[in-house]
Amino acid sequence: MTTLYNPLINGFHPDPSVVRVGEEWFLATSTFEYLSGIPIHRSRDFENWELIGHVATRPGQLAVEDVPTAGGAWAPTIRHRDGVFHLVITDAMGRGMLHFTATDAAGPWSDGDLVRALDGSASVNGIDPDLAWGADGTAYITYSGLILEGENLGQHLGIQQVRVDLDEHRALEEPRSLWSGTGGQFPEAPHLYEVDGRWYLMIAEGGTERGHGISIARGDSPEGPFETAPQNPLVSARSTIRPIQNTGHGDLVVGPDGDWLCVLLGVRPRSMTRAFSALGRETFVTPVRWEANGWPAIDPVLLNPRPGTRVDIDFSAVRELDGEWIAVRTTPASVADLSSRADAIVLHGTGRTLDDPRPVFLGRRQEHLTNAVTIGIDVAAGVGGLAVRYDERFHVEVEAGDGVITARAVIADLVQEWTVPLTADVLELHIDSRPPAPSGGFPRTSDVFHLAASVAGERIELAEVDGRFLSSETTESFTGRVIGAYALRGDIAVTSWTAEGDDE
Ligand code: 6LW
Repeated sequence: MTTLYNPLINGFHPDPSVVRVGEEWFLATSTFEYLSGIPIHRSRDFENWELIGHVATRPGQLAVEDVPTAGGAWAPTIRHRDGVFHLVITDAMGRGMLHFTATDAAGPWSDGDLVRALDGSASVNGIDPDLAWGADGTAYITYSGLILEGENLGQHLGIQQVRVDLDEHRALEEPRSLWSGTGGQFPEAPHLYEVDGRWYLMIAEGGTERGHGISIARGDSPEGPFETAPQNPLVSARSTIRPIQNTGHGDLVVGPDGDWLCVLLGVRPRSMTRAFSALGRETFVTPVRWEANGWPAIDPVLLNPRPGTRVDIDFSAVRELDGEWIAVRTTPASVADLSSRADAIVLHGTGRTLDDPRPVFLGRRQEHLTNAVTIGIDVAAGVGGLAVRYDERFHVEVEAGDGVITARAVIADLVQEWTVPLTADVLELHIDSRPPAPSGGFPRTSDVFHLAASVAGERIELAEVDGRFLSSETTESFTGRVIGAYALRGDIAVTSWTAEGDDE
């Protein structure tokens, strides 16, 4: 029996899509303004998942250099046909709707072709593309008709579909409207499946917050008409006390035991009213049962966290970046200088701060609700530090250089700093996320940041900051927490990285 861990993939990994190829499963998620973009995780048992590569590793595949915050890689669909992996996605506020291919899911992936509308002028105007092939080989892109460009920006046309020529990358018809759910806001994340001769159209609706859910309809053709299931929504945690909320945006697949599974996004909100999700949207999984009436039933998503993890990186021994490192609107390789020093990664400051859309920042997702990150840093030649980032308006950091250690919280337009004198160039910086002390018997926030530094082995506690300010609800962000080293001015050298956490 497969153990279904939940989260299936911890930390900022929303909008999962999964495909089975033989005895392997490949899963893709959204990355917005970060690169490398669109991670591909592989599993051979559905329990252990390994990051094997990314779709977007090169400049130009996504237009993330210039996307506004919240833009970039939104909601992939990954599929496999005749030995080729296909991935369709929206580069929101960037290039538009894109189609990537690869023969090896680890990469390299193609440059990404724009899926043009029938008149060829621009890409199909919508988000969350799905790719499916009819029995006669016709390729269909089914998508959410949220208009992201032009004078009708923000308008929602429901679930739409076009037949496409995947060689020419062009729609073969004007968009047709399909079934758009049961009336919840933002019908989106459509996926089409042929099961026992019937076509199922599964979608998310209700918005990606607490109202989120999954609904389904079926018909005899991939073009519909579709009849709604009697028991919609199939999944929603709304108005429940379940620890995993916002469940929706799912994809179906046959798992290792031959049973169907649904991978989907969710959050783990904490606090008295379960209001704040520190890590953002993560990937979860839940069993699917096909009922005698030919409709699927999807189980509620149950919490089953993996054991805690510890990551130790000594940059005098490790001379390359593993795939977990990400950067903002640029590649990690362009941020990290591995050649200037044999014992460290050097980050070259540009004067741009973390308030800038293009900070000199190299980070990894925060994967655990209770978490402690320590970096070894040498600031003899510059100013920089360790930060938790949601975006340029919401970040918390410990910084060293120019004779001072500064803890700082930037919460929208509010900034607070705590400083102590810096007495050494080589030190450790720490950011811990810990559960809050209960107040009146209830936790009053998601978690608390403890910002600290250690000089000559002596730990200096600088500040505690309420974690709710860096939650997906406060930041209204599609991403999640990313923790990393950054340089402001001059050169800073990062000698080690330790991250330890669990989800008890
Ligand atoms: C995704 C869409 C959504 O494309 O958020 O709110 C977008 N819903 O399904 C980004 O994850």
